[in-house]
Amino acid sequence: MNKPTSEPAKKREGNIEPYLLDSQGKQLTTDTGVKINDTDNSLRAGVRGPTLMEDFHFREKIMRFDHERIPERVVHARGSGAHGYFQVYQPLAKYTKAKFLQDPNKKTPVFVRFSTVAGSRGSADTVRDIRGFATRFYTEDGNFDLVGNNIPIFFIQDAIKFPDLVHAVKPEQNDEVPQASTAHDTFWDFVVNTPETAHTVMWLLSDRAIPRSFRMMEGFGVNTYRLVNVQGEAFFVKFHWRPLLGMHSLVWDEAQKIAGKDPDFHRKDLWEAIEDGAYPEFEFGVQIIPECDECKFDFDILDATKIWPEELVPVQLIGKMVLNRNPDNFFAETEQIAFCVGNLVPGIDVSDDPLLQGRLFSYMDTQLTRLGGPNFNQIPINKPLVAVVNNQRDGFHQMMVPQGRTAYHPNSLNDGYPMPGMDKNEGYVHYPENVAGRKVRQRSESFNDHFSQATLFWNSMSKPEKTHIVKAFHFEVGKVGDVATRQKVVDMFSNVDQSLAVAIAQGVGAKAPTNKTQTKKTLNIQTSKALSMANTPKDTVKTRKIAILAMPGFNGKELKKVKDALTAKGAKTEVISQFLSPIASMEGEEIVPDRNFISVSSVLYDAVFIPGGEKSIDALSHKRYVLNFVNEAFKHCKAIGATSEAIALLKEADSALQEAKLASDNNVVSDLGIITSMTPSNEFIDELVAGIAKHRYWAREKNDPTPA
Ligand code: HDE
Repeated sequence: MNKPTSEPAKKREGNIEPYLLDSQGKQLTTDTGVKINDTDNSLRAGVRGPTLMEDFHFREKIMRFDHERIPERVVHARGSGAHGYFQVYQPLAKYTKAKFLQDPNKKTPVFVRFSTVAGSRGSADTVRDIRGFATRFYTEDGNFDLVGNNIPIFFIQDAIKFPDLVHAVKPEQNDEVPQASTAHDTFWDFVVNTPETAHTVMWLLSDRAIPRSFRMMEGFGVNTYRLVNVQGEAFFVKFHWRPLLGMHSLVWDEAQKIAGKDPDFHRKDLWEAIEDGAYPEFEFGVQIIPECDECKFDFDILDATKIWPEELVPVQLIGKMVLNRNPDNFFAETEQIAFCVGNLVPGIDVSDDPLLQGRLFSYMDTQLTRLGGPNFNQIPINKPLVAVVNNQRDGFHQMMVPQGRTAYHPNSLNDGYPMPGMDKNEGYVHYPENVAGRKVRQRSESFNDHFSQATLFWNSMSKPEKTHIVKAFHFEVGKVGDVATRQKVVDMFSNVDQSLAVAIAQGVGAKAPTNKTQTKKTLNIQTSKALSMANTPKDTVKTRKIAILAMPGFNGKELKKVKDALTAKGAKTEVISQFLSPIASMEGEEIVPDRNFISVSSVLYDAVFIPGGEKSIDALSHKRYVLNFVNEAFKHCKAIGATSEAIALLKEADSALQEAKLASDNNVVSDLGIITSMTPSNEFIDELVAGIAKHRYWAREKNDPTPA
């Protein structure tokens, strides 16, 4: 087929050689390499006559078009990917023999695919949902796939319930509504009939489910795995990813608006950051429990609806991943990557977690349909870096051309090759776990506690986070038509917290809890700091997007000073004006605005700065859409900076905004995230930068509770 002819494939880190279509080629050809002179007119019998069957170019072109789509993923259909590399900080030989976890100088290539779960491939990025965080490590031992999420637990304990969960969460089967949303009857009907969902539902309704960016969310392997060292000792392990930019969320009202204004918000954010060289970075962490401590905890470590609280099992940060290259082609790479939970390398093994056990079957099975047969690992993005040598043959889309006569083992005709390795430490050896027991369809009693960790999560939330969870319940359950289901939600969540249940009841027209709450375990800890996003680092404005509002006559010195200072700190600024035509400053210098108001919206930015300039401010304050822009930024709790005449514009805005104290002289006033001064002094800039880094001013919600 179309091997590159004019230029060799670009050399890539880690030797992943994409199968490049010859984009440098000058003349069109068919798929069989026949040169084409006309691709705009089909072959006809006479200029006004019928098209002829013999037009092989026409038939091939249309045939290829007809078959461009492949089935989207049944879950996690909407996703975005990136290439990068992983490096371990210190050899991890104590716990594992996995080679990519030994040498700090070695860069292991990775491909990450972030995704939502429920929506179709064309759905919006910012819906309330769990995010997928799937990482493939192309290691010297073969491919290792860590197919995780941004929430550390899951709705159900046994994989056999996955089809039920997904049928309940997906659009309802009669009318295919709603798209990419859990806010409907069947999801909540499933929840109230499945108490083990309680803990994950609490996370789903928290701010974790509306991340600001893929680059600002944690990742988790969720299931319990094993690490195995050279001596054959095993350790239970949970995997974590920590974003270096900290964890940050959107506001629900904002998330919904972005879904309309820019459905590709997260996809573009990831792409642009990488193009700008602001590479997303995540530290890799492990929580380790030695085999001998398996039953030491007040939860079952094989139960995927439970976290291992960090106070009990600390996270050790063992390495870092950097995402530094965008895919060349969305379909070839991001769509065709076939993650399989069973892609393991020596030194990493599975546990008996019943969710993980089921996943080991599902992923490979699903690829057969999605990618049209058993040869999906021959697709470039799925190929390991190391040689593939075996007797597997044929099937749809075989890309290899096997040589010789033998395709069986044992053989003598090919001197016995390929044959299993002699060194047992080289190949994959399954951990020889002791297994004994009766065949039963039964859940272990140790999986029975569904509420105590949900309560731990609730108790660990900051006040604003609790308010957001209650509002999320009001939104989600408010959209449930069946009144009995709404009542059951209230009753179920009274097992998590009585005050939470009362608050839900009030919002959804249900009675205060009518059931007797179940007895819960008393946990060793009452709160866990790691669960609250309020405790995430808030010390950088790197990659934050700042809107600068200006019209002709703006104060050029103020704009330049603030813009340069923000850019120097790694933030991204965009000047927004009425039109894209050049605008002159009051000093007479022209700049070209980056955006016009009509094509953007305040929800697409992290903060706003308005420089002074009498004419500019006069024009801005007479435009409703400008005031709207500022009011929305205020309502969504974002930092707003204004200098000189621009302070007056803030007074024109929403009454809630006017509650903030504003500067009237050269002193800098910073109140509720509104930073003002008559001049853009260094002190003003420092306050503005610190204000943006804080991400959101939840205290403002007291004045103007953000509607859902
Ligand atoms: Fe998945 N999941 N899942 N899942 N999952 C799929 O595989 C499945 C679960 C996750 O970017 C499917 O290629 C079962 C937990 C991610 O390509 C499918 C169960 C976690 C992705 C499948 C689970 C995940 C998938 C659909 C047992 C977090 C996207 C398409 C209850 C640890 C990967 C595909 C990508 C995709 C099955 C539960 C994460 C059908 C049976 C828990 C990130 O095989």
